[in-house]
Formats: sequence, C-alpha cells, structure tokens
Amino acid sequence: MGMGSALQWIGVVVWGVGAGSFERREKMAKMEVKTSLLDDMIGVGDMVLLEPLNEDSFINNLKKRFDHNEVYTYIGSVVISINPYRSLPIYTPEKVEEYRNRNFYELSPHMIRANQVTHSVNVELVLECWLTDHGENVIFFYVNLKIKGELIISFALSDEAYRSLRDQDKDQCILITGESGAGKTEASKLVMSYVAAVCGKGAEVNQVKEQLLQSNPVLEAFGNAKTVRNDNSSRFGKYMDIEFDFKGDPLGGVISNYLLEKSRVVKQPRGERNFHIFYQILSGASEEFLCKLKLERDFSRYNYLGLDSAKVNGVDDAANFRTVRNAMQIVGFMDDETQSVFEVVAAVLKLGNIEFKPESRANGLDESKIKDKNELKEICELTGIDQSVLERAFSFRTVEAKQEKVSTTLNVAQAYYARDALAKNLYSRLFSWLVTRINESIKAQTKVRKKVMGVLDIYGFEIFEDNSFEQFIINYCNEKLQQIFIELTLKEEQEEYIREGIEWTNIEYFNNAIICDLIENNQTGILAMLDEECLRPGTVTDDTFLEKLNQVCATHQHFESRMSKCSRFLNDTSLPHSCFRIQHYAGKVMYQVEGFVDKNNDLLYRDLSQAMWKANHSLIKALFPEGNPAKINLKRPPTAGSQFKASVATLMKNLQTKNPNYIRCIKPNDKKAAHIFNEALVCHQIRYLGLLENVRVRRAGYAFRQAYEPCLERYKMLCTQTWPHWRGPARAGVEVLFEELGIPEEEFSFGRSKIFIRNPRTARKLLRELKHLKRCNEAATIIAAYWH
Ligand code: AD9
Ligand code: MG
Repeated sequence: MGMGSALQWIGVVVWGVGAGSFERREKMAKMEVKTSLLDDMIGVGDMVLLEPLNEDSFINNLKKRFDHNEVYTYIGSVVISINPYRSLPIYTPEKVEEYRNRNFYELSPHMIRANQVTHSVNVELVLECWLTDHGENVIFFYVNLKIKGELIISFALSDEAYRSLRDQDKDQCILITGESGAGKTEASKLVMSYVAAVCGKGAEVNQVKEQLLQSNPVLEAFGNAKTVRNDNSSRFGKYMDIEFDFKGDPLGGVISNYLLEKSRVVKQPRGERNFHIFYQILSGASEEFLCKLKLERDFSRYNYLGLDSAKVNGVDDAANFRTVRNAMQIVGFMDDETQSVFEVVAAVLKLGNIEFKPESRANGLDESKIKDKNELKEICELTGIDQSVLERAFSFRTVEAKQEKVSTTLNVAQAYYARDALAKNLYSRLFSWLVTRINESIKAQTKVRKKVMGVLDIYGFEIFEDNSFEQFIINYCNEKLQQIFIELTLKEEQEEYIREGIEWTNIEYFNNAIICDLIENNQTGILAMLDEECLRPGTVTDDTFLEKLNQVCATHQHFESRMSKCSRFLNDTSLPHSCFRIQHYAGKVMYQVEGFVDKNNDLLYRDLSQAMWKANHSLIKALFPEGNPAKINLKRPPTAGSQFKASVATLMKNLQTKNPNYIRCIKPNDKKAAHIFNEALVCHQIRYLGLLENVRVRRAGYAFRQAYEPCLERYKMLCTQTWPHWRGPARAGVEVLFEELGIPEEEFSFGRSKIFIRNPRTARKLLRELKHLKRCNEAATIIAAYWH
C-alpha cells in the first residue's frame, strides 16, 4: 500500500468516527457546562462572547473578573489589563491540577501547565498555556512570574506576537496604552520577561537577554519619578525593538527614547519627587562614595529635591541603588563610565544649591553674583569645569551674530534661569547618552536578516491640577497612539469588509484625528503656532502665543479659551484668562500657557555650553558638542515641540509597518489601591478607549479570515474532494471544503480574496479537526511503516 493513500484512508475514517464519537461529544458537553458555569462566576474571558453586550454588562464582566483576580480579558486579540495594585495569587496549584490531564484541544478556556520552566536567580518564570477562542492563533501562553513559589503576576498575549514573528516572518509590535498608573510599564517588563523566557538558550543568547532586561532598572532610575498619579511614573517615552534571528532567538535590541520631562530636575509639583536616581544615590551610596561625589546624605540639603515627599511608601531607595549599579554592570558600563555618570548626577544636584545675589554696577544696573562659592568650587572640582569660566557664564551672556560678539550682564532672575537651564540640559543629555550607551551594548552583533518585535511604553495620558507644556506633549503622544489604534482596529477592519464586498453595517466610533490635527497641523496646529511665535522677532511672550492661538483655533470644536473671539467660553469662570483647554479623547485638560514659549525654545546660553565643552571631563564634554567654538552654528536648533512631533511621526510610520498587538491598560481606582474597582472611573476609560466599539466591530465582523490559497492549502486534507490536489480555483476549493465539512452558511462569507469566518468556535473546530487528523495521520504513518 502506498504511503499517501494510507494517510488518506486512515485519516478519513478516523475523522468520521471522531466526529460522531459519543464519548467525545459527551466530554465536550460537560466541558461546555463547566465553561458556562465558570463564565457566570468569573465573567467571560473574551468580551466577544459576552451576552448581552452593553456598557453595563461590559463593566460588570470586568468587575467580576477583577474581583476574582482575573485581570486580563480579551477583545479578540486585544488584551484589556486592569491594574491589580498587588501581587496576584491567580492560579493555585489545585486549579492547575484540575485542568492538567484534560485534552488540550477540548477545553475552553483552559489552563494547563506547560513543560517549560525557566529559573533566573530567585525568580521563576512558569509558562502555562491558555486556550482561547481565536482564529488560527488558538493558544496563548501565560507567563507566570513567581518569586519563591508565590505567583506575582501572570501575563498573556506576547506569545501570539512572538509566534507570529517566528512562524510568519512578520515584524510585530506591542502597543501598551492607558493613562498614568494603569500598568503599562509593568506590562512591558512582563512582555520582555516572557520573550526572554521562551526564546533560545546558551551563554551568548542569555547574555543578550540579561542585558535587554537589565536596561529597565537603569532607565527607570533615571527616567521615572513619583507623581501624584503613580509612584513609579515614566517621565519619558520608550520604544524598544527586540531583534531575533530566523530561529526566533534574540540577537539584541535598540531603544528609542522620547522627550524626557526635564523640568522635573529643577522643580516638582507638590507631592511629587525628582527622578528616582537622586534619592537612590543619597540613600544607597556608601559614605566613601558620597564623599567622593561631594554629596551629603540628607535630602533636605538639596534645593532640587522637593521637601514634602522625599520618602515613598514601599520604596527602598537604597536597595534600588544597588539594583541599578548591578544592572549598569550587567549592561556593560565600565567602572569609569559609571563613575562619570554619577559625577554628572551629583553636579546637577549641587547646581541647585548655587544661589545668586544682586550687585549694583556703576551704570545703575544690577549684576548677579554667586552668594557662596563653595558649592561652585566643589562642582568644578568634581567635573573638571573651569571655575572662573563657569562663574562668568552665570554673570554674563554673550550673543554672537556674524562678525559681532556682544556681552551683556545677567540679573539675578536671569542667572537662576541659566543655572536651571544648565541643570536640565546636563540631566536630559545624560539620559539620552545612557540610552545610546545601552544601545551600544545591546545592539545585535551580527548582520543576519532579522525579525523585530517592538514594545512601546510611553507616559500615559495625564490630567493634573496644573498642566503645562510637558502634559501637552505627553497627551499629544497619547492622542497619536489612540489614532493608530483607531486606524488599525476600527477603521481598517471595517474598510476591509467593504473592500472585500462583505455586507456590512457601519459601527460608529469617535475618531480623534480631529484633535491630532488641532495639535499637529503644519499651518494651523498649536505646535506650528508655538514655533512661529518662538521664531518671530520682537517681544514674544506666553500671552502673545495665547493670543495667536485664540485667533487661529477659536472655532475649533476641541479648543476652548476665554480670550477667543468665539463667545462660547466668555462666561466660563472655570477657565482662567492665562489658560486654554483641549477636549482630548480621554478628557478635558486645561493648560497653563506660562512656560510654553520658554520650554519650546529650550535655550541654553552659549557661554554655558562652551564652559561644559571645555570641561576636563570626557562625558560632560561629549554631552555639549555645540560648545566647541570651532563648530559654532548660528542657526537656531529645532524647537522641543517640532523635534517631538518629528520623532512621533517616525515612530508612527514604524509602527504601521508592523503587525500591532494591543494591551489596553485600565486603572481601577485613583488611590493606587488594591481591591477597589471604581466603576465610574473604569467606565470613563472604557468609553474613551473605544472598547465597546472595538467589541462591536469584532462581533459584527468575522473573527477569522484567510486568503483562499493558504486556507485551502492548510485544510484541504479534511475533505476527500480537495485532497490531495485541487485543480480548480482556490475559492471554489474552499467552497467545496466548507460544504463537505457541513459548516452552516451563516457562519462564513466569501470575500473577493479571502474567506471570512464569523464565529471563533468554527475556526477553532476546523483547527481542532485538523490537529486530530494530523495526530491520526502520524499514527497512520507508523502503521503504514509497520506493514511495509
Ligand atoms: V505612567 O504612564 O508611566 O505614569 P504606567 O506605566 O501605566 O504609568 P505602571 O506600570 O508604572 O503604570 O504601574 C503603576 C503601579 O501599579 C506599579 O508601580 C505597580 O505598583 C502597580 N502595578 C501595575 N501593574 C501591575 C500588575 N500587573 N500587578 C501588580 C501592578 N501591580
Ligand atoms: Mg510607565
């Protein structure tokens, strides 16, 4: 007997028996009862299956799950994640055991302990499988992070991204969105841990993985801070490409950082802190190291460290300092580099203690003088900056134009401005340097063709009491991410049905493109007007900028201001004259216009950059290349806003070339507290994230789709007429296949180039039968070989 026919014969017979088997049907029925009981109790795992679907049932389902420690819920392949604000004892060993010996493909949803356990230090990553309802990618892995046997957190999704990356040769990106404190950064670290746990082994690969993971504590120490919304708030945007070889082993990574909130270096809102690293160094460094850095342990000695909230509950700054130093070592910082980095940190902290006093000059003007030169002297000793040059740079400003050089004296206010500008620049440039340095270590060493998985973790949408340029930039970035979500999941999905000629009733959703346009339009956008104002000759102030906004944006639906010509807001006393308000997709935010011009200009007097460039300190010198007199550039550097806009545009382009996977993080309460599920707050987030619309599109739509050729190729062995060869057009083959399988007509639609399957269960059934058949065929192969 030929091998091909043996396969076919046994395959077809077993398929027939399998499908009708009483025992199997009974098992399935039992499972379904069990699943629905479970759904009643803990809510459904996938909102697509929720009955009935409305806002109340949606929130109720999330709440049920949250109360049962189920913080992840799907909308198709989008993951909703609710911040539990505590360690999660989600999956008890008994539960795992209960499911353990079940047939993998029969249970839904189902968790089964997988065979892979990875140990790293005292942290154990246990991989477990979870069967979900979706399309081809039926199996999601959970990564359960356990410390000393106790489950700390569990995470799904990245498996789908990782496997499509490995198996379908498609670059992936994981977009993590949600407001400040919703859990984005934690999620992004779990994705990275997951990837590290599942892919490749061996010393070289392990080093790459370890370095990728250890870049996190370093960047968090320098780029995160306590805010009123989040004790570990990211104050920069981060996008990391993890690169893999053809086997799916990691080769390295590249990190891009987006605009650090540098104003925090010199001033923090009430109840907030400066960047973690300052507190870590003062708490965790040895006496000897502090002495070397000319620092004192006492936080209150430093003007740049806000007084009222220096200690954060549950945060051990000293221990974190050791973690950061250790991480720097693993990432590959040499000892002298680490030393230089901390010298810069110390210098920044000490700069804040330099104070100025006015001194009258003969011409009647006040000139600023340093009150006590001790701090200045120590900074200069620490950093190799020439003391007299720095002192002069705090008293005079030189303006160079073509052939001329004009020196003017600084008054006290200007001297403070110069000091703070220097501190902010030193720190933010140090931060960018750290990213570059980490990239040097983690970049892929080989030039083989790579596949990429991008992970985006930005600062979340923010509304504070006082919102300034920084919040404006952060919220703009969030608008752009919402826009890409809309484009790819709500708009694109619906447009595909229309393109494919599938009957479709449009589902309405709010498209925030209009708000993005208000901010970024090249002619009339707020950023363009801010730039125009900054570059305009004559007296430019925040008020003239606001006037300009009022002229241009007055009639825009999402812009509000009391000075605008539009009378809508003239009597709105909640809106002061010095503010404008934007109705963002996630809520209304009132921005204080004060500081916009200045922060956008981001001026550093040339005398200061030259003083830095002259420093006998290779790191500081490298941070201020424009201070080199030989490279004087009279052109204005691009403004902060335009740089940010350009880098966000590049990021969006990059993301659009990849297959997106979403984690939509939700904050359950405003108290940073466990167990509290504030329905109103969750409802607000669900609305602005467009999650209900997301489910509606998924439900009215088709869970699974595939072009005719690959679909036929994949499933043809399930049908006697299409196996082993189908001679006609692929579409006709799929028609025959579906008819023979007895799939009800309402379950699928034939598009122009693809088959669309409505119910995930149908897609799953196909796959289940295929797997079943394949297993039988393996048996057949063995039997056939035996008979020969
Ligand atoms: V921001 O936009 O950077 O201000 P994120 O990044 O969204 O914000 P983050 O991940 O930092 O929030 O989470 C805030 C805090 O919530 C963390 O410090 C944890 O204490 C807590 N958290 C978040 N996710 C989890 C989780 N999956 N399990 C337990 C969590 N705690
Ligand atoms: Mg964060």
